[in-house]
Amino acid sequence: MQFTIAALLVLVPAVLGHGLITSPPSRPVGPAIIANCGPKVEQDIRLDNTSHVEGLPELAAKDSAYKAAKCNLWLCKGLQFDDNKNNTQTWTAGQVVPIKIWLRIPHEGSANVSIVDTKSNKVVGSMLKVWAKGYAPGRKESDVPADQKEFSVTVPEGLEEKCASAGDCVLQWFWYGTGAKQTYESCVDFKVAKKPAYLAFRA
Ligand SMILES: [Cu+2]
Repeated sequence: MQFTIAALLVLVPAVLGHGLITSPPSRPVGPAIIANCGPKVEQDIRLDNTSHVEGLPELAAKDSAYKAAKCNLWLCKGLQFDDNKNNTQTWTAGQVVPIKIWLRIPHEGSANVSIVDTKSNKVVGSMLKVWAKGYAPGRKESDVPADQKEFSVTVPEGLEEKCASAGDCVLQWFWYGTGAKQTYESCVDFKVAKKPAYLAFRA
């Protein structure tokens, strides 16, 4: 019996968990997600920060501390800007930003990287990266092609007003495993600064 329990404890971390952005730093748990999404959602993410979104709505529904609008569960898994504001990135249009994904367990499907307006929950402009299919194939992290785990995106032109303040926009990595029917989301906080005038003039 004891052996069985020990074996299960060893297995659990390998069964759970899937992926997140490790660089630049993505939204972690903190006091703001507890306040807005409730302690049940926070605990689920804290125990496995790479896990999928499905399952969280059910936990949230059972938690009287859950505030649907403020939590915004389907954006960034409800992870909050206030818990990541010290990691705000400052970018300028045209800047190439390297992204690293920790893809702990693959589930083949589609994925994209986009900028989302956090007030309207709408993607701003075109996707920065799209894998229509064939994202994260295989059974273990090393089966996944390197360019699906490390790639770069270019900061689009024209975001200097919409994304002037950190928290107004996020860079979101979104992955859906078709067979597993699981969604993964991870968000980087940033603001877009105006280019120095002499650079803008030369461009
Ligand atoms: Cu899975």
